[in-house]
Amino acid sequence: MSIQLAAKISVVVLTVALVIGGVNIYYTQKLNTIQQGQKLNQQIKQEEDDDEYEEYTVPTLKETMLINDSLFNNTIQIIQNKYNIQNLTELDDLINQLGRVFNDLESETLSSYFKNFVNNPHQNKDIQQAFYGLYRDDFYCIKSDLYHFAHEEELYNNITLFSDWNDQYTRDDIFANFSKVASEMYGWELPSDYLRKESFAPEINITQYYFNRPRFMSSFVMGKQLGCLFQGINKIPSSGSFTRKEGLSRSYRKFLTQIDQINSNPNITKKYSDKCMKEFKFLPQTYNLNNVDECKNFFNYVESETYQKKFKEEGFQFISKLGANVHQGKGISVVTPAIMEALQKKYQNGQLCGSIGEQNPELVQEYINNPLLLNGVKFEVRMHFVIASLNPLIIYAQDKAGVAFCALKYNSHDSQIQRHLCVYNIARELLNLSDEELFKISGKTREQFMSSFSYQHTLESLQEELEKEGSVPPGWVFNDFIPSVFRNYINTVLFSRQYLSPDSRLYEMYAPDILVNKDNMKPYILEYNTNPRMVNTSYFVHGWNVQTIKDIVLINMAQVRSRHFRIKTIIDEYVKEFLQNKNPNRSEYMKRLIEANKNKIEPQFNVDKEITSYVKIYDESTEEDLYYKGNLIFDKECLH
Ligand SMILES: *[C@@H]1O[C@H](CO)[C@@H](O)[C@H](O)[C@H]1NC(C)=O
Ligand SMILES: *[C@@H]1O[C@H](CO)[C@@H](O)[C@H](O)[C@H]1NC(C)=O
Ligand SMILES: *[C@@H]1O[C@H](CO)[C@@H](O)[C@H](O)[C@H]1NC(C)=O
Ligand SMILES: *[C@@H]1O[C@H](CO)[C@@H](O)[C@H](O)[C@H]1NC(C)=O
Ligand SMILES: *[C@@H]1O[C@H](CO)[C@@H](O)[C@H](O)[C@H]1NC(C)=O
Ligand SMILES: *[C@@H]1O[C@H](CO)[C@@H](O)[C@H](O)[C@H]1NC(C)=O
Ligand SMILES: *[C@@H]1O[C@H](CO)[C@@H](O)[C@H](O)[C@H]1NC(C)=O
Ligand SMILES: *[C@@H]1O[C@H](CO)[C@@H](O)[C@H](O)[C@H]1NC(C)=O
Ligand SMILES: *[C@@H]1O[C@H](CO)[C@@H](O)[C@H](O)[C@H]1NC(C)=O
Ligand SMILES: CC(=O)N[C@H]1CO[C@H](CO)[C@@H](O)[C@@H]1O
Repeated sequence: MSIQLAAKISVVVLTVALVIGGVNIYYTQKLNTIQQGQKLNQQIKQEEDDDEYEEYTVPTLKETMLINDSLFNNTIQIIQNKYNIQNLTELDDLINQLGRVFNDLESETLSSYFKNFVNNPHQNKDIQQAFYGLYRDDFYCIKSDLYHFAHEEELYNNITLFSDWNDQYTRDDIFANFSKVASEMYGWELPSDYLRKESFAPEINITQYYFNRPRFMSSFVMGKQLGCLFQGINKIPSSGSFTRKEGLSRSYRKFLTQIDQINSNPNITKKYSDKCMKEFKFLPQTYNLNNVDECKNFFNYVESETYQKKFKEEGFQFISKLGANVHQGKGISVVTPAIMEALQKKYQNGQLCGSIGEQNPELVQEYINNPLLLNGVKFEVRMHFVIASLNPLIIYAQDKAGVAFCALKYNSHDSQIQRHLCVYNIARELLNLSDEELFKISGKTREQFMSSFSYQHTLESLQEELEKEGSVPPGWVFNDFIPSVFRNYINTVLFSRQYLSPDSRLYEMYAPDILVNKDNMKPYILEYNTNPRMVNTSYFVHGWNVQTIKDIVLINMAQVRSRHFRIKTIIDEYVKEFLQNKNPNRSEYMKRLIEANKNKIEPQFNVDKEITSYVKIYDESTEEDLYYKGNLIFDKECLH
């Protein structure tokens, strides 16, 4: 494993030596500070603005080369050799042309989410701050694109990954394990102080960003300073529409309204069946107490007799969650009479709905109080899924999973949180007990206890044990549970899709928490976690974590390579026409390039056989049957 510290450049001295056809051409410009560099960029931007669109508005070769980038150095020569160009003026023209084509393609293919920042970077305050000492180079993407255009073998054979991963063990293992499938792989370590001022340039040969911190995407102008055509990014900036609790609650509510409208509209003939209508209810009802209507509905309901009766008979009816930053069980509790009383007091039984403005919305969620149990213990299943592409939509999901058990036996009338939440952090609190005390309260030895909450159980063993208890029929997990979970994932992405940036570069992994509602034996999704913790709780879990990350990077890399292959082929044609003085029709080419940038894995880059932890469950890039696969045939009927 080779972690490389990227070069630190505190004073940027810009002297670029280009060796073209044996003649040295020096472009020398001394800039003492980043500010001067920015001033220069500003100047170029000004020139761009003065030009009309049709008059290519991108930087000249000279400007492109402003940053002394030793990686870029032989790129020009490779292009020169590839097209056997003797005349240096001609070479200079060609490089300018190419730079312009790539620059246009970058901006044409950037999703509107990122485009906002290109046009007005200062809209985003993060962009003005230092971030991990990385230099903001407006020509980064042009250089990176040209570099990858020239170094295709490198792109097809290597993975160059840039990561801010700070969990060193997991990171090192993930990186180390790449080398088995890719010939080389590099990681960079970032300084821990993200506000540091010294700047170093992100390498232009990067093909994968694996970010922990989504702020990378708001601290740089994507498609220009970072995140280029031939680079994959593991974060979808607008996925809060379903990963944030209040976002999910809002878009899910809309979805339910929509399907009701469809079924009640006499003009629409295709209806959802009762079976589907039932399946669509896979998220517990959530009330956002910041929203006047939802807040009122909630307090009206809890005053009703129905609520009182149900509470007495069934136990807890709600679970409360405080805001966006509730993770790993923090801030979550079942709503006990005391908590309910406090809420009623705070909101004066709903009279204050709308006037209590919380920074972090207070959410109250229907509590699935009759979960399917094993051995009297509640469990949650975690099967990651990946939006592998948004342009077009491609989704993968794990068909194997980890199962986590709650630390203590379930009791719907006892508020002790370890009976209700099967989360590592919450269970862990009990580890401070002595062996005897632990056994007394959980009925487990320390070892059994450790393995119960850390997702070490497989779905196979879950099926076997549930079947032994007589809770499920043979094959239930694989024939009913998993297909239903997959449809829930797909529907979630479909109803959130309008908010997601359709950008070919982006993908993201999500870790939903799933449980089974014994009332109808359907899976319910409690939430979609982003940045799931990859805690090394055991050898098994560790290997699993490593594999899941490795696999998604491989999937994305196959997409990057496929895009490169299609784009390169078209640009090759362009260059040949250009060199024959045929004046290629740029808008014609641009149309084809934009099409080529859409994700679809070319057969020569297919990795389905190397991927062991995911199956593809939805793919709009093929003409074939969209709804897929693995060993599963699943019902297409209940997709939104
Ligand atoms: C340009 O980069 C090369 C390689 O990193 C370095 O040796 C050289 O000194 C740099 N030139 C200037 C003027 O900074
Ligand atoms: C670029 O490469 C040439 C030889 O290929 C070398 O002479 C020159 O110093 C390099 N320039 C930089 C900036 O690395
Ligand atoms: C090189 O190409 C330019 C423009 O394409 C042309 O004007 C010039 O005469 C050529 N030079 C030589 C030496 O052929
Ligand atoms: C990358 O791929 C090239 C071409 O296959 C190979 O020769 C090289 O060893 C690989 N590694 C690096 C670091 O370039
Ligand atoms: C990317 O560049 C670094 C030098 O900055 C180099 O060490 C690494 O081998 C390159 N990666 C590939 C795949 O060539
Ligand atoms: C159904 O179509 C009729 C005629 O186009 C229209 O008047 C009516 O508003 C439609 N109903 C609904 C619920 O959209
Ligand atoms: C466990 O005990 C340690 C040391 O006694 C303490 O620092 C820690 O906060 C305890 N953890 C919990 C979850 O109670
Ligand atoms: C992960 O945990 C397992 C077992 O607990 C241990 O054997 C292994 O060394 C750990 N790996 C790392 C990288 O910490
Ligand atoms: C270039 O192609 C477009 C169609 O994409 C066409 O409308 C236009 O006339 C063409 N331009 C030239 C100069 O042929
Ligand atoms: C999870 C995983 O695949 N771990 C492997 C990483 O690579 C080392 C060295 O090849 C193996 O020993 C691990 O099993």
